[in-house]
Amino acid sequence: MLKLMKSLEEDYKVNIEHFLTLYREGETIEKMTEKLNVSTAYLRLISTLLHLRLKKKCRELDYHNLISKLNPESRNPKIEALEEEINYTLLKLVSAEKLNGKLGIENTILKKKVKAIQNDVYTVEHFETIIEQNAEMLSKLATNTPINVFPSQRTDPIPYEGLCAVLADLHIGDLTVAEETGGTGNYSYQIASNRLKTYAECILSYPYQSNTLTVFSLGDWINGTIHGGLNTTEESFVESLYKCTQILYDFLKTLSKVYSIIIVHAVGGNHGRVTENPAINKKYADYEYLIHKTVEKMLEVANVANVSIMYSKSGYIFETINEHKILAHHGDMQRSLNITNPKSVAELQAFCLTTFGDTFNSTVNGHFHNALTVSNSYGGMCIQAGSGCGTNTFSFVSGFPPKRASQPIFFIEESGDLDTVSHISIE
Ligand SMILES: [Mn+2]
Repeated sequence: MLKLMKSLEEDYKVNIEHFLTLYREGETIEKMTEKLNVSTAYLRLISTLLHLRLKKKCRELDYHNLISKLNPESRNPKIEALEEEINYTLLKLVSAEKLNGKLGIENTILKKKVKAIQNDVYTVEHFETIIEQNAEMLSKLATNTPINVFPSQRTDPIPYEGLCAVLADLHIGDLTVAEETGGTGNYSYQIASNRLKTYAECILSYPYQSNTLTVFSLGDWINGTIHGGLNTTEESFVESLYKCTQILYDFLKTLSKVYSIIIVHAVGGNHGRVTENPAINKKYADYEYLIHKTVEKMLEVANVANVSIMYSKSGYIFETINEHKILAHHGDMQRSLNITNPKSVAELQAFCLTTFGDTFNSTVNGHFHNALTVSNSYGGMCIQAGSGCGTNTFSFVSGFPPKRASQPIFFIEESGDLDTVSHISIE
């Protein structure tokens, strides 16, 4: 305490004796700041450091406590040393403010700066920097587990584009055991990996083929951290992220050997976000962005040049294939979306027109986990994907009817007609 008082005197030019006199006399804070020529904030800091409350009724007691602390007989060297360390740190922190006495204002600015830095940590650029810096490490992750490539049933000449696959609601990390779901659900990393291999095989053996494969990656790749930890996560969240990148990489790497071009249009789902609220300032704190960017880098280091991943930061994709216009999105950002209700689809069409300046023929979304295709009045289909997990503990305890894991495959003819949609069971 003595050292502190000395430091306040010498380094911070505060007349401690004068301060203590004014304090004990019950002088008002305003008068004290005036007479000592310090800011209110700084006066409060000095009082706090010396354990002196500024309320008038406390002053006599606190003053005597301070004096008795200064008495050599009552001093505890260990506590004093600790106190000094804390005080010294505090003083160092405010050393800039002592010059202008605007501690309060500076504090607000500092808080804003800290907040900005915190937000910055979650920005897309930050993710990108990390991925770029770890490219070498990522190359080691690129293992490429073999998948059986079925003999192609394609007949030449095949069209340039038209074949579309969907990856939606895989919920990697979700752990569901059969006995918890009455035998209707079963899911783990290994099962997810196997199902994606099955799906890749189904794409390769689909009766309608094109040189380009368009993949709509529609979110909820990861089970995530939302819903208050209600969902069971296998091993850890970080492990789940790692599995997501490996499964997506293996899927694309295998298919890249067969298709001339693979275009992946991706958006995030609600489970990839760090909170359940999509309208937050950290909306790009989306782990699904991280997954896709990581896989993009893994493919790059593995010299896979015919796959391009395009991640839409708006959460919506508007893509034209053989003149057929498609709006793709996760599905949770549209209020009460119901593709079986023409009014709901009309609302989505109005949204599409105002957002993209054009209307869709077909829509593709995930989120609801129910494999569904409804023809619409815009010359196409509204396709809702099934999930990769099927019935899980969450859907079972919530009373949702059991659902098998499935993913859609669809084909757009060169004429622009979308007539073929198959919800492929991948269980
Ligand atoms: Mn979802």
